[in-house]
Amino acid sequence: MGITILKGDITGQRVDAIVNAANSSLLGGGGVDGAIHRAGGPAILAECRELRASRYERGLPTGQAVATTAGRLEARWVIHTVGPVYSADEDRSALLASCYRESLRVAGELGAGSVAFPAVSAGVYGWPAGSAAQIAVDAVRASATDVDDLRFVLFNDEVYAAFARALG
Ligand code: AR6
Repeated sequence: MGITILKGDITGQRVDAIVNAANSSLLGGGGVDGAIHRAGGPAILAECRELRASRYERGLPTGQAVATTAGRLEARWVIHTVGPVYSADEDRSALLASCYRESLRVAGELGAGSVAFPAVSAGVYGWPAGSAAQIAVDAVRASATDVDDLRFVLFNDEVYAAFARALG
């Protein structure tokens, strides 16, 4: 598996699957979630609503992942995952690692060969960039996956630099 880091907007990536840093409601929000729904159009939200009604009446649990159409995006699928809110008192890193592992598991089920990840939890959910990057890199390296093109698409300099350090 090749791991690359890029700076920019994940919604423009030409990959099989784009991962969304969603929330449990699956009904949209700000940050990368808002950007993906805006760029992909209403088909994504429509499928999220169906998932809420069928499989996730109480919301998608933190650390899990589920796929929908990517609507008008170049990608074929959006894989929605719910990162943990950062806590200084409680170690939630296993849940953050689970987001990456579960997203790659779903990508494998779909047969996706290329996947783009944002820095899950590193925005609104408050995770410090250095720690978020290390957990992300360790988790994908530890995953048994058939994905051969894995990209981290980072939106700002600080997070990009943190991923560059974590990759070594
Ligand atoms: N492309 C790539 N990365 C982006 C983009 C983009 N277009 N936009 C923002 N980022 P966040 P979270 C970066 O807040 O912390 C939402 O409201 C951003 O700079 O999007 O997991 C959801 O609905 C940061 O580095 O996700 C949830 O309620 C990273 O993406 C909540 O925020 C993640 O920031 C999830 O919070």
